[in-house]
Amino acid sequence: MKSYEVNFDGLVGPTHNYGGLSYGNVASQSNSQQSSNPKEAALQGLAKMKALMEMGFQQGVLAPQERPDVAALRRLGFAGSDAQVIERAAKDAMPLLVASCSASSMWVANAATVSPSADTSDGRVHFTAANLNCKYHRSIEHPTTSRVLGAMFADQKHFAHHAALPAVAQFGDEGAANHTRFCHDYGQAGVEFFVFGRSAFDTRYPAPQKYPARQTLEASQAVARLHGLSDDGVVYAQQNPSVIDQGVFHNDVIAVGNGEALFYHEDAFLETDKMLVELQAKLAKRGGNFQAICVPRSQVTVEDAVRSYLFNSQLLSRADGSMLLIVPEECRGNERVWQYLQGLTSSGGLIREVKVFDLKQSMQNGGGPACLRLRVALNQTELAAVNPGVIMTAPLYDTLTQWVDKHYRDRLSENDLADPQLLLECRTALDELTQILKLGAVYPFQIN
Ligand code: SUG
Repeated sequence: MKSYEVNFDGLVGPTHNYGGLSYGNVASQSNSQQSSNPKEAALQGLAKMKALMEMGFQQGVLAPQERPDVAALRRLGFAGSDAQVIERAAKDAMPLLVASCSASSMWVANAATVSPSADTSDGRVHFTAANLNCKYHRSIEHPTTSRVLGAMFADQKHFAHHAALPAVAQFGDEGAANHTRFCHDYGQAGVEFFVFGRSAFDTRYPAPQKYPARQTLEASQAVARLHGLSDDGVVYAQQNPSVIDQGVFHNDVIAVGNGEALFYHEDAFLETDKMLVELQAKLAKRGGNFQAICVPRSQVTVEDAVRSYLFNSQLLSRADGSMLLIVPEECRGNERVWQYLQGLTSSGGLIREVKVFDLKQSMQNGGGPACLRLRVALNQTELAAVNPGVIMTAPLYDTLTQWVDKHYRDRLSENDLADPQLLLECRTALDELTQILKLGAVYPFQIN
């Protein structure tokens, strides 16, 4: 049976703004307080989805969340009508209002970890929503993420959903941003590669000195257990703490894998050679021929990687067996990175083509092409069981661009977040969106 990697891209929400909320994420911090353009952000994301669909890839869409998150503000003690809750938060605790307005759920690589049915003990596709416990503004995403994923992948015969891990730092889990799967074919058993930043309980593992390591080994191990993965189909590796301290807050800022290939920076991991040997051996047992494509620091520095998001690219398999790399415009703007990419595609290796996308609105918050998508490998039967409302088509693209044009503002600054009208605009837009995507009631304002 034919199998596919389906990319579900996060639709940017109407409150997209630069809140400076992510310590350790260089772009988020350096663009703090700038005004944003939510309409442009959403249209840039939709343009990428449309382009991939037109290239023949399976493409889906993942809905944004209700923001401002009034229910989250109520949990922090703000009371009264919804408008009063926002007004009081703006007056007494602006950082909390800003956090409750973040459109950060757009980076759906952090929504969940997904294991395809060929890898799991019960033969179903498993999802574990990420607790995103390291940052308050992201830690409030997972309940709605779980409802949205449940509405997209509802058929329990094929799909199993796990609640986010316990919401404590020891189980910090950032989802698929620290998870990659290698396989010979999407439908065959593969090797799931979990990358962690630190261990919560084992002091033998080093930790970064400056910025937080968001993902723990214990969280990755718990996800592997929940999904019923076998030991010979899993490899754990530690991210180099020194790159975390240089702004690599997720592994997908310094490495990307697909099929049998891992494209990574020389400084990305600790004990790289041991890790490569294990990946090669485990993939070989599953019929795969592992290929490591290492980018040397002499050609691209970690700083270049963080600025350009070279590794936050989408590595896609083409029909002829070669691969295509989807990179952000910032890669073209960096001379060394662009030169490296020219050499890579002309060398006759696996990666033959690079396509560039303008995702500046998201990039300014540290989210590139790979952050914006959640990969779900599905066989034909499973794909047919997905809620058809979320699969991208030309008519859906048209409907969604019209919906964005109708509901989104083209400028948003911190002061605008206190406008109670913004909440009404968002709820009106999202109510309509749940009908467009046929999701049913998934938002707190629709349920309570
Ligand atoms: O968690 N930025 C996100 C970016 C996530 C990128 N995802 C992956 N690498 N997979 C984060 O740091 C910034 C929000 C703000 O500052 O307004 C933010 O949340």
